[in-house]
Amino acid sequence: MRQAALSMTRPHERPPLETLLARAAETASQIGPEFLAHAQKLDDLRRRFCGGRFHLAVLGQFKCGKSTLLNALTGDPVLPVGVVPLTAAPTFIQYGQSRAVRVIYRDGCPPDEFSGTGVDERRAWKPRT
Ligand SMILES: Nc1nc2c(ncn2[C@@H]2O[C@H](COP(=O)(O)OP(=O)(O)OP(=O)(O)O)[C@@H](O)[C@H]2O)c(=O)[nH]1
Ligand SMILES: [Mg+2]
Repeated sequence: MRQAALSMTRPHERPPLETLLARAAETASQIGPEFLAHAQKLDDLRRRFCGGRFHLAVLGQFKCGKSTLLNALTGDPVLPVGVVPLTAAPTFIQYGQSRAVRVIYRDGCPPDEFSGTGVDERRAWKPRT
């Protein structure tokens, strides 16, 4: 019934997507315990939507030019480029107020951070191994 009511409304009269996702998560959590995982996924989706970000994944074989392409798109040589394998770990680029590099370790060790601004300085920096 609610679905029929929604489809009858004009787009500008519909509740925002954030509200719809919150309602869907709440409804799923009330149906029964077997739907709690779905409720959680819907809530995760709502939080990601509210974050106002999207992820663009760039995947490809070794040395096919991924970093060169991303440096061209960002207009800043943030990623190392070369003929030997370089960007071997999953690397995320996101906007920040200032330039910084953060290395996150899988074993739970505290992250290493570097906040120098120069390209040469940044390239010379070595995280703890
Ligand atoms: N001729 C040519 N060379 C390119 C092009 N794009 C990248 N290269 C060169 O190809 C080499 C590899 O480029 P990268 O951007 O480091 O490749 P990658 O896919 O990021 O490599 P990994 O992260 O190590 O897997 C570098 O020497 C680049 O200068 C292109 O369009 N044409
Ligand atoms: Mg690379």
